[in-house]
Formats: sequence, structure tokens, C-alpha cells
Amino acid sequence: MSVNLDKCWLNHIHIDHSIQSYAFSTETNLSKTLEQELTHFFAAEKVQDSKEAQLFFEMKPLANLGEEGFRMEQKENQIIITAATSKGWLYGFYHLLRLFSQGKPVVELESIPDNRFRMVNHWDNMDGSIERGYAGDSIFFRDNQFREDWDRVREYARLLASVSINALTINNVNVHQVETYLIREPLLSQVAKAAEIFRSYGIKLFLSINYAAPIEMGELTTADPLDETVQAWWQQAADTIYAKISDFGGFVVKADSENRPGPFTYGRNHADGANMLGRAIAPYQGVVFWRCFVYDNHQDWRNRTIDRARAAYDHFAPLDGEFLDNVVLQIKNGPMDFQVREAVSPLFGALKKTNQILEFQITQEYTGQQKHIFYLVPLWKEVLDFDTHAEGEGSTIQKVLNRYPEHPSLNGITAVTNVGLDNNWTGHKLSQANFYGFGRLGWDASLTAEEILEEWIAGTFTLDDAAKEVLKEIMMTSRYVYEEYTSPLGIGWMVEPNHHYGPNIDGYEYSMWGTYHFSDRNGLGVDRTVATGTGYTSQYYPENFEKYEHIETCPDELLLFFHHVPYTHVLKSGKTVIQHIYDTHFVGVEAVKGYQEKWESLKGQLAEEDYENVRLRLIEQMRCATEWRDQVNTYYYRKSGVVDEKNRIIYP
Ligand code: GCV
Repeated sequence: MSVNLDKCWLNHIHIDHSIQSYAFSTETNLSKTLEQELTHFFAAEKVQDSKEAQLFFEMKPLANLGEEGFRMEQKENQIIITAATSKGWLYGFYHLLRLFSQGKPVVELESIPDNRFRMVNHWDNMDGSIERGYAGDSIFFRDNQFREDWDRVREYARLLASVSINALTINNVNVHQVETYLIREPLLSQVAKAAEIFRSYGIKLFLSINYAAPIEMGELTTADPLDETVQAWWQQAADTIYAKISDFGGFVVKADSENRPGPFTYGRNHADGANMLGRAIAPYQGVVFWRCFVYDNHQDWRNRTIDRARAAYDHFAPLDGEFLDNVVLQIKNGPMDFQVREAVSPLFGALKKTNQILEFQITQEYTGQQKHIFYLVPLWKEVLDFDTHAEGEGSTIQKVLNRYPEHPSLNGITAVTNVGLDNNWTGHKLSQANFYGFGRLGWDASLTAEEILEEWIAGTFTLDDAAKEVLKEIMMTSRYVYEEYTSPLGIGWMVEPNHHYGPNIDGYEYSMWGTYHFSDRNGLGVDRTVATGTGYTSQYYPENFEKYEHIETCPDELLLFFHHVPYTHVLKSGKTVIQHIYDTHFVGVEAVKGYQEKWESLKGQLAEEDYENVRLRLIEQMRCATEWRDQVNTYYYRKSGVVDEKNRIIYP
């Protein structure tokens, strides 16, 4: 079955805005890609009855637009897109399509991206499986080879560029199996082919690498970053790659993390490791993304002084300023791991002399695995708008990303992508909105979650206004609803271990992973205070430290992330913790039931395929939410012995 962007956004071009022809102001190196887009656009049936309007492209190096920005205006029947490069034109053209799909007029505007890097990371394995992938197998690999479906890769590049993504990695950060390494032949030529396709859409290709590759490949006995033979090995590796792909982006590295090799083995630190790689690719303007997801995953659950949440800051904050200019630290949004609710990583704002990129997770590992509806953009907005107080009030994460370091700044946002071979790319049709939203936020962090959703709905479906509102309401509430029927008040981690789907309240409680809730007969939560706990709160600037350190000021939704409290503790809402747990679990399941009814009301306005896609997944969401409710409520009733004041069914 063919898959293309018409199954996604950019689908509904409003007829009043149709245009008849296009022209270029100067002889330029117009990219083939844009030409194809225009051909595609003008060939579409929907523009054949169009008015006599003309689209005009102007190439001017306007200083304020930079390399990627564009300017747009309409003069009578001419729409003019001005940019310094054909990439800027392309982004401008996609923006125009977005306006058309929403039936909006062209108003004069200049648009430049908020982030230098807007990137996605694939966790695709060479055998074709995807770690934490929920939309089918890899679009790149099968049986330890490239699939060589280059048309599909091209469609994907188009999908990415349409939401302004300008960089990607194609392979998993967990790099196994030496015979499938991509940094050398026989697979490097295929990487070059993929890079060529992405290049034509303005996207740079990066590779994840195994830090111990010289050993794994049987060529050296050490991977010590200060060892000259190791340095020479990586230099040679870099030379080989750049000889094939002159604009190769660089490396993404997961080192000393979850059993991956790294510089710790040799008594070296992360700056030693990252800089060694940075040096090898610096002559080619390559960039190293070095992940900060580094923690002890062999923790003793009996030891309550060790706190996984502390780890990234403890490892990396002391190294601020020691990284080369072409090294970027890649930091997950929270200190734990993409939970439905967790605190924001205190590393943002702590690093002032180091390039940094914020890592989100589009793929719904802990957030319903593309079987549950979960519109992630509100969660991401919360992170970007979080005030670190690094330079006084208003030092939001987005500002921190733009501000540090001043020279040079390779800032950005990246995310683990959620696409696979499924016909609609993301398995759950509504998960497309997360992919779309990530790209849009990367370009313009000031957009609201609602604005982004409206854009996506307009480009994807043909719905009347009432139906649009129904869909918006479902999606805008989905994060809270998911949170209600899963783990309470910011504690997280009550999922089935390994695959991370469905409830298992004590699944991680006595494990080595550092992810505990410490529920006993009196109470629950992790004490991360300086006064009596792990001291994690001290990693924040004073304003946030004060807020989180004290139960009285700690927001309810993060209470159990920061504090261990009795079941009878009264929340700011006026409810006890135990009653809150009971109530939210009942309310959450009812809300999913409501989603089912609302979705049924949309039948007839949606393509049957899309309608059924979500209807079937809602049945599973309802089953799973009910399981969560009953397990969590029963568990806490049994632990606490406190009865539900509304006398609903809780299994004794
Ligand atoms: C790619 C979590 C996930 C792992 C993932 C890891 C990471 O632990 O469960 O699948 O590994 O994060 O971000 O490296």
C-alpha cells in the first residue's frame, strides 16, 4: 500500500487560496526538492479551478533571516516568499500550505527558527526492529541490511522537512553487532545514499556509534580516549566517513549508560570521551551529541541514599566548560526517564559554557505505546516554559537553550521519533500530532499546544467545527486523563518492567534500576529533600529549591516525586493523598469511556480507516485503563487499609 504525506498533514488545501503558477526572481540553485513540491502541488486536482494568483520566490541574503528563515507577504495576487537559501524557500512553502489548510490569509511575516538543531533520533536496530517502536518495523533496515526502499525514505525526508526537522540519526543509540556497524563498508555506501536523500530536504544525517568500536571490531585492545592509538583509530574512521559523505553530521553517543561502554572504564570522564570524538570530526565541521542519560543501573534498592534523579547533574555539571565547541550535551527533559510526570532536569541552567540539546520522547514508551491517546505537546510546553531562574526570573528552558553558551551555540531540541512501517507512519493515527507538534515547537517555541493541534487537525482531516472541537477536547485532555489512571502525583514507574506497558505497581520496587515509590503501610513517595532525603532538590536554583524542598510549597502534581508522605496527608486540593489516588483512577477511566462515545460521534466525518484505527485502540485503552485503576486502587487499599469515602468498588 502506498504511503505518503497525503495520509498526514498538508492534505487539505483550501480552494480559495489556490494559486495558478509560480516564478523565481533570479537564476538560482533552486533545489530539486522544491521543484518537486511545486509540481506535486500544481498537479493536485484541488488547484485546477483556482484563481489567477501567482507564487513568487525571491532569493535575498537578508541578514535577519539567517540560513533557514523566510519572509512572506502578499501583494495583490502575488504571494512572495523571500529567503537566503532554497531551504528557506522550502520552509516558507510548507508554511504557506499550512496557512492554506487552515483557510488563513497570507499576512506579512518573517520567520526564523528558535533552535539551530531540530533533530530526531531513531532507535532502529539493524534487524529491522525498533527499540520502543510502536508503529511497525524500521523504515530503514531489515535483516541487518538496508531495506533499500528509497522511496519510503524520501517520503520520510519530506515528512520531516515539512515540519522543519534538519537533522536525524537513523540507528539506535544502543549499537550492537559489530558486523552491522554503519561507519564502514559494506554499509557505509548505503548510509551515503540515505544521506543524499535527506540532504535534498535540508536534513543532515548523523550516526549513533558504539564507544568501544575499536575493541569490538577487534582492532584495538583499549578504547581509552587519551590513548593515541584510539585517537588515531577514530580519526581514520572519521576520514573514511567524510570521504563518502562530505557533509556528514557527526555522532550521537550513549556511553557509560545502561551497560554501554564508555570512558569510565579507563578512569576518564565524559569530557575526555566526547572531546576525543569531537577532535576527530572537527576538521569536517562534524558535531558530537553526547548523551547525559548516565546513571547507576546496578543500584541496591535497600540503599535509600542513592538517587538516580541526581545522576545526570552530578556527572555533568562539574564538567561545564570542559567540552569542545563541537560537542553538544544531550539532556533528557526530566532527571528520570520520560515519565508522564516528573520534574524538569536541573542540568538546564546549570550548564553555562557547554552546548546543550534537549531530548524529548515522541515515541510513547511510558505514555501508552501508541495504543492510548496521549497528545504530548502540552507536556513539552511545560518543559520549555519551565523557569530555571538561572539568570533571574524568566530564565525559561527555551531561553537557556538559546542563551548558553554565547559563542558558539549549537543549541537545539531532539526527540526519539515514533514512526515505523505502518501505513499511517505512527500506528495510532492521533500520534501523528506528536510528530507534527515536535517539529513545529522546534521551529517556534512560542506556539501553544492548542494552536499546533488546530494546525494538525486542519491539515489532516475534513471536519466541521463541532467535530473539530470534540477532537481537540479529547486530545488536549489526554495527558491528564492518562496521568489520572496510571501512577499518581509524579511518582511514575508503576509499569510492567522491560516492555513498560500496563500496571505492575511493585514491578521495579526491588530491582536495580533506581526507580522506586517506597510505598508501605503508612505512606509513599521519594524523599529528595536536603533536610531529610537524597538532596536532589539542591540541584535547582534557590527559587525552585525552596519550592520543591518544602511540602507546603511543592506542587501537588509533583508531591511524590519530591516527598515521602503519609496517605492521610492533605493535598492543596483539600483531599487526602489516598482519596486522591482513588478518585483520579475512577475519574480517568470514566474519561476514557467518554472518549469512546465522543469518537463514535465523529463517525461519518472521518475516513473509515482513520475512524476504525482510533476506535479499536480506544477499546484497548479502556481495557488497560480499567486494569490500572483496579490494580492501583486495590494495592493502596490493601497497603493503607483506608476505605474509599465514596464506597466504590475496590477489591479487598
Ligand atoms: C535506547 C530507556 C529506554 C531504553 C533506551 C534508554 C535510552 O531506558 O527504556 O530503551 O535505550 O532509555 O534513552 O538510552
